[in-house]
Amino acid sequence: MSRYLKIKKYNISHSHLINSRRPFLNTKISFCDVKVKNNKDMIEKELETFIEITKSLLNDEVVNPVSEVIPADTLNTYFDLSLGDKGIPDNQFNELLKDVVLKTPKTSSKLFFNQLFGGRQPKAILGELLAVMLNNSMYTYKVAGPQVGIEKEIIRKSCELISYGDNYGGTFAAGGSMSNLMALLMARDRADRSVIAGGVVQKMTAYTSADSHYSVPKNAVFAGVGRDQVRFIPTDKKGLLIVGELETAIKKDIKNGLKPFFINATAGTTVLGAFDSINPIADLAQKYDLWLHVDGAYCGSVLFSQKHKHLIDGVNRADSFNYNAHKMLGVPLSCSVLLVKDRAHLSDSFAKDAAYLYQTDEDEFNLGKTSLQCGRRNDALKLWTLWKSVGLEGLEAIVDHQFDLADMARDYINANPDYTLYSYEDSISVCFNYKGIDAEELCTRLYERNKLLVGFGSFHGEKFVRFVTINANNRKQDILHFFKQLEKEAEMMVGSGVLA
Ligand code: ABU
Repeated sequence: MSRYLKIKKYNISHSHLINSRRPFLNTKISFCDVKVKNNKDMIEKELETFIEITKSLLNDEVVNPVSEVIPADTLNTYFDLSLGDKGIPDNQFNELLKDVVLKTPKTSSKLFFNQLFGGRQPKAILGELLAVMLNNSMYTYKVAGPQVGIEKEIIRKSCELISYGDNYGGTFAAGGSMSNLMALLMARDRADRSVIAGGVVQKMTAYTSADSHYSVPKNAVFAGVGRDQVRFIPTDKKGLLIVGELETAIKKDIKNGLKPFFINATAGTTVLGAFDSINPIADLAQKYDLWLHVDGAYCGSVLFSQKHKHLIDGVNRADSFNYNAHKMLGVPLSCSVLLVKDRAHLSDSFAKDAAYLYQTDEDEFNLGKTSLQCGRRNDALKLWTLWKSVGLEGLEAIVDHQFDLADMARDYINANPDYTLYSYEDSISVCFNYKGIDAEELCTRLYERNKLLVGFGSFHGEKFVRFVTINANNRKQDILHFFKQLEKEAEMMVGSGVLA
């Protein structure tokens, strides 16, 4: 196709192109120039497609809050997901895309309780969409500009809320597991500076509760510490790490010539949503000179609530702390904030010069010097747009509402003798069984029959339904609706004799 035809197709006059390129008179106009000029129109068109599909999704969520389950082995019979040498026309493409979107599990609907996130905060979505359009990488001020200021302000204000003092620092990681990894690496390097150049030589030991997140042993492998050097400390009946057992384990390792270096406390355990008592753990960290990290990925956002902040009392004594705004705050995935009491540890473990990258500005503004990744997406803007628009009071209301919903759920359970409750107050995980029905069978049936999505968990040998009230868009009637749906299915199981 000639250049002339291409230009005509995109409705741009030849003379316009020539005029717009006057300063570069000797440069030839290529097909590329035309495409680049037209990119703006193309983006605008796709944004219209985006709005159209999004509206369909929002409408569909109301009438079909649970997408039809597609058995994994039949996926290819539902859609043509194959990639070929040739593209497909836009009308077919849009139809296919909409179909895939509408059949994808609806994690923001009122009937999604399966994981530790849910709902949507509109102002956070606005920030996320703009971050996509801006497409900055957060490593340097040169390419991220004001977005660096936005990330730094979130870190500053979060650290202020947990009284971290003047040397505070922080970063955003790709998720809670990565925040925990960064904490573990800083702890390792603090305990033995020679590791940075020479690698791990001496056997080092880490401590975490038996009910903490699985990323702790997983990260121990990446850190060169090794999974077998993680001590899983038993928990009490409420799921809290037993501090006496922790000290016994530390002493035993010291006696055996090992080098304890890291304690992980949890603010919101994955199953029960329990909060370890930070102060007595911090006493031990201080006594044995160990790094204390508080993994608040699930419920660390209580830092925004006057009413519930007491659950992380003592967090100011921890060397590091993280919270996932994509969990309690309803910010789109992922948004994990890692805070450190002394920012020097971040640069000690993560700073590395790269002449081709760091060419302007101070290290303080070149955030790649304190992050795990090199290229790093902008996860800060979506939290900032939410926080800026609703203020601290708004974030507090989001957090408090989830605890109110959990109280309602527990009241419902406690008032009904067919239920057994396994979790405790001060938690947004409500764990229960109904009429002694196997939780796995019940949750799987609810999923396979497109009724609702909820998961099961276990603690101290008991298996149960784990219902999380993390979707702050839900109201009391949504919680009651959950129980009614579950009871209806459970009664059908009892009636049809499908129970094992
Ligand atoms: N860190 C994500 C935990 C997932 C879950 O238990 O639902």
